[in-house]
Amino acid sequence: MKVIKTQVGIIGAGPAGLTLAHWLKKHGIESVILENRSREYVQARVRAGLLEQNTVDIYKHLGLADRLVREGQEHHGVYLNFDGKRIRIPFGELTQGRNITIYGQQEVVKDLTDAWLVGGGELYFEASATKIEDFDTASPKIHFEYQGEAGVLECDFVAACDGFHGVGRKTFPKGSFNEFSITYPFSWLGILAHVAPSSEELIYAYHQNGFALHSLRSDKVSRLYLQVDNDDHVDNWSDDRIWEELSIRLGTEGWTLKSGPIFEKSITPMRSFFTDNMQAGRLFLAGDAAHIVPPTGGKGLNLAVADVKHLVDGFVDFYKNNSMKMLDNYSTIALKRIWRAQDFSNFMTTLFHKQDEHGSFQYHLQKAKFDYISISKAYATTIAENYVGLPFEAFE
Ligand code: RFL
Ligand code: PHB
Repeated sequence: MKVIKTQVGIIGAGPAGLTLAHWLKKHGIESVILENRSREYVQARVRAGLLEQNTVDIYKHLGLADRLVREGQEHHGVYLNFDGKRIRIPFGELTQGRNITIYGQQEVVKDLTDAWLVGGGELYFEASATKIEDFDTASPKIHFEYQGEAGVLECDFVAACDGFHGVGRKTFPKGSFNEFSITYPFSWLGILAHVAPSSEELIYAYHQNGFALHSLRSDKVSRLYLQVDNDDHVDNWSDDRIWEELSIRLGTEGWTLKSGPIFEKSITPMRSFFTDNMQAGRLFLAGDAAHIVPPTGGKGLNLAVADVKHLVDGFVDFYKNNSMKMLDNYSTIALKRIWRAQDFSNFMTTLFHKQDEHGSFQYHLQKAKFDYISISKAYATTIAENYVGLPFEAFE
């Protein structure tokens, strides 16, 4: 049996696990990462694109932002559409200069993986964590399978950064947590296309046919989404149908949507989920392992990185001062931001998705909110500060 020893055993090489490993290394704390998928699979997984100011600042602080700064696109505002009317929320004046950056999650994962391996970091791909043991003692163990063999990772702490379906959350003792969730009656059809973006900033749109989002990845690649039914299938969506529908839903006077070859199509269900306890002894959850937000607010990856910040603070306190105080406060501090993000993501989702008949009471509530955003600097500020992400000091 392969036996590995380290200080922090990390399950998952997504944004949460990789960011944690790098940040711990900066403080001289050792870690080893187990990832059940192959390197190719993880790096090809198309997901997030929107990085908050905090997230970008963290990658700069960790010296991991060279390509992000070079290739990422900083946005100073966002467009909101309702029934064909478009308004812009400018971030600069409403958030004292905070911004968002558009840079694909798989690029973040590539950058962090490359830097970790180049720096001699231990990361096992296709190594699946199967069981976490003794997390209520000072010597927890992660059992895993690697290249057909059983292994064990012995550590001081386990960080389960293993996503929504991971083994970490399932290991928590019954009765030690409460889970909360909302399943939405719609999904997102997401595409990537070889075409220059038709807008220099993102566009979120309510239309009587449903929600649409225009995002981008580069000067040559656009990323777009359409609200579809939960039982819909990508085979029902020819490229022509997708472009026609996007053009209708995102349309506004004097603006046209450019189309081009689509090279990725997938459907993602929408859910809000969280557990109110992210610590069981020396086992900690971070990122999607602990919470899921619908992607309308662009918060999932950013929340994962924010969890990691609090976890790092706790580990540093432990190894420097031999104190569990900050680690024992991890759930409480992380949950403040998680609740804020849950609310904002739910708000953006319910504001822009078609939930009931066009013209219904629900529709009018959505429209009333949009109309209010267009006339109220206070309301626009609320959206802007949540969208770019509140600074860490706000929750202290
Ligand atoms: P991940 O990325 O799911 O990584 C977890 C990793 O753990 C591995 N794993 C295991 N490894 C070993 N043993 C086991 N037993 C394991 N079980 C699981 C998995 O293979 C995986 O590699 O979680 P993490 O690190 O918490 O990161 C979270 C983000 O991935 C997620 O929140 C975002 O993608 C959400 N999201 C967005 N977030 C944003 O901040 N901004 C956005 O613009 C944004 N857009 C999106 C999104 C998610 C989307 N989808 C597809 C869900 C748009 C979409 C369409
Ligand atoms: C993306 O670019 O993939 C993206 C941007 C903003 C969102 C969700 C996804 O709210």
